[in-house]
Amino acid sequence: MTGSDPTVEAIFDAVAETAPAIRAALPGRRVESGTANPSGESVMAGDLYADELLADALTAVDGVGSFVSEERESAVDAGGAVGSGGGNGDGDGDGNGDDDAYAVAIDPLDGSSNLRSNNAMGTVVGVYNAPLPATGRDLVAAGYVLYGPITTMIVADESGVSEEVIEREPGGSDAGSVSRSVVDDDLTLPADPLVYGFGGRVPDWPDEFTAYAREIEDELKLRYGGAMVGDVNQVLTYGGIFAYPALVSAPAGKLRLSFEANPIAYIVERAGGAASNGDTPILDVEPEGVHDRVPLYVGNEELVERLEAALD
Ligand code: FBP
Ligand code: AFP
Repeated sequence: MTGSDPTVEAIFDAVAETAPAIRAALPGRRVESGTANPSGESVMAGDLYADELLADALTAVDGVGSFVSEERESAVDAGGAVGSGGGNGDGDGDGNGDDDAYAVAIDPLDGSSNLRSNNAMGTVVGVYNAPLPATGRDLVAAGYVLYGPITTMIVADESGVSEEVIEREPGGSDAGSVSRSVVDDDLTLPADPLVYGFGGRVPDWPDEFTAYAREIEDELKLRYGGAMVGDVNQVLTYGGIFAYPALVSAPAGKLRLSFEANPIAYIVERAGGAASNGDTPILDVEPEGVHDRVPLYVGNEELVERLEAALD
């Protein structure tokens, strides 16, 4: 489910249609590929495969002007001018803004280090109405696929947040045989938070964050799986807070603003929650480059506000 924008709908159709193929390809791709991404991290064979499949599927969507990936140095030009109008990228030059296309930013396999231990991971998608780097306020939609026991897809746009189950039709083998079934068309954060999950090593946490974490440990239950999409899905389901904080050794944290933090912040804000880098809403953070990192604190508003006060 999304609102009325046909380009956004086609983008999430394309993401859903790749999901069963990505999932089916993972058993043979649990090893490192031997290459590093622009952030200097080792890339798994599964990351590369998912990136290629998503690049092919998304650059073929009418209205996608560029494809940008955590695993690629630069954007792939998909043929439309990315700008402020949004629309069909038809290039008819009629001056009404509908020549403008979207930039789609992807983390092809978020949490892919979980491949070795066979735990949850997913694909994160941001649909920007501006060339990257852009702020999260330029997002018109965002979502993620979660490869758990069930393949689900969260989709958020201005109309709200939904959860879908993605399945290949029995006997089907091509992209056209994939179904999207909405199981929740109004996903909102529960008012009474239950869970938390914080990344990084405790000795590497700044003292102010450690003090906040000690309070939260007394109030909520730890649920941490090592893949942001899985851990954020726990927060969306039960309420709570997820953080990959600023570290003493890495003040900008680990997660990438364009590919991870902005799409997740957009989703959680639309679900009634909040997301911060410690003092500023994530969606307002001005990027310097496409591969910028940012600390991410995301969940129920009251917990994020307390975190900001603790870090002040
Ligand atoms: P990748 O996109 O390279 O998988 O990195 C992101 C991530 O896996 C997040 O999903 C997760 O929250 C975090 O890194 C886990 O990091 P760590 O292994 O340091 O706990
Ligand atoms: P189930 O067998 O009822 O699923 O419980 C086992 C388990 O889910 C286990 O896999 C987890 O480590 C643990 O429970 C989580 O427990 P909390 O719900 O208390 O976090």
